[in-house]
Amino acid sequence: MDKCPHHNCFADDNTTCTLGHLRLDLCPEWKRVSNPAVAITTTADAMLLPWTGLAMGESDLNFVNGRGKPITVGVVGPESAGKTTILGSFYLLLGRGALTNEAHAFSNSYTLTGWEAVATSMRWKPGPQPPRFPPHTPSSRARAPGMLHLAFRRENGSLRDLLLADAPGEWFRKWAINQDAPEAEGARWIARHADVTLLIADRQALSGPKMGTARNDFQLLAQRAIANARGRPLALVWTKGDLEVTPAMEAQIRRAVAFAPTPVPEFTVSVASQEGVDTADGFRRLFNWILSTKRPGVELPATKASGHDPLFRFGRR
Ligand SMILES: Nc1nc2c(ncn2[C@@H]2O[C@H](COP(=O)(O)OP(=O)(O)OP(=O)(O)O)[C@@H](O)[C@H]2O)c(=O)[nH]1
Ligand SMILES: [Mg+2]
Repeated sequence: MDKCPHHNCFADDNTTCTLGHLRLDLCPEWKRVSNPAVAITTTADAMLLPWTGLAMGESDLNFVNGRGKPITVGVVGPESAGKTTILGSFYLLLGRGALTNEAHAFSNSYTLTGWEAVATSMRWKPGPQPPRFPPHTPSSRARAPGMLHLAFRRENGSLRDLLLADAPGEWFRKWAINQDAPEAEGARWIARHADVTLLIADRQALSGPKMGTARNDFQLLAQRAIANARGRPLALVWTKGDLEVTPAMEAQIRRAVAFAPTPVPEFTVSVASQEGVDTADGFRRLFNWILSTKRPGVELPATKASGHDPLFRFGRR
C-alpha cells in the first residue's frame, strides 16, 4: 500500500490522516502519492480543526501534551478480557454525570467520536435490540494503541488530562511471551508510557475450561507488567465480577501481583446486573482511583557539588 508522504502521518496504517481529512482522496498530501508533482493546495474540504474526534495516535498527542503532560492509563490484559468494556462503561457513566463528582468535573474530550465507537453498542436504544458488548479490538498494523482522551476540571480550576489506551489483547499475549516480539510494539508503547496500569484478571477465563492456561498466562503477563511499571501505580482489576472464581484461583492471582514494589489495589467491575449491587459502583471506584494517582516527580536533592551532569545522577524519566 502507498505511504503518505507527510512525515507525521500514518494514514496508510489505517490510522487517522494527520491533517484531519476523513476522505484520504481529498487530502492534498495523499494526492501526492499518485502524482508527486502536484503542488499542495488547500481545497474546500480542508478541515479547520486539527483533530478528527477519533481515537488519537502517537503523533496526535501534541494537542494534549501542549497544555501539560496527561496521565496515560494502560489497560493490560488478554483477548476478550473485558478491557474495552471498561472504557465504554466509563464513557456511558460520564455521559450520565455518574462517573465523577464536583472534585473532578468533566471538561472536554478530543476523541468523542472514538469514545462513541467504543460505547455505542453498549447503549440501551429504543427498539427490540438489547445493548451489546463492544466489538473485538482489531490488532491492525498500527504502531501504537488508539488513545481516548478525557479532561477534568478540578475545584481549583486546573485541568487534568487523561489518555486511556485501548489495545488488543493479542499484543499483550505476544509481549508476555517475548518482550521484544515485533508484533508487540503497541504493548511495549503502553508499558513505556503508562503512568497508571490496569492489570486485568478475567473471571470468565479463570473459571472456564481453560482456567489453568488463563492462570499461567496471567502470571506471565503480571510479571512483565509489574517489571515494566517500575513502581508506577498498578491495580489488579477483576472483570466480569458477576462470575464465580474459586478462592484457590483468586489466591493464586493475588500471589502473582504480591511481589510488586508498591501495594497493588484491587477492583472488581461487571456490567451484568447482580442482586444488591450497584453495577456502576465498581467502575466509579476504579475511575476515582485513577484520578487519585500521582505521577512521581523528580526530586533534586540539594547538593554542594557542582559539575555533575543530572542525567547521570537521576537518569532519564
Ligand atoms: N459476564 C460478563 N461478561 C462480560 C463482561 N464484560 C465483558 N464481557 C464479555 O467479554 C467479551 C469481551 O469483552 P471486550 O471488552 O471486548 O474485551 P477486550 O479485552 O477488549 O477484548 P479484545 O479487544 O479482543 O482484546 C464481551 O464480548 C462479553 O462477552 C461482564 O461484566 N460480565
Ligand atoms: Mg477490546
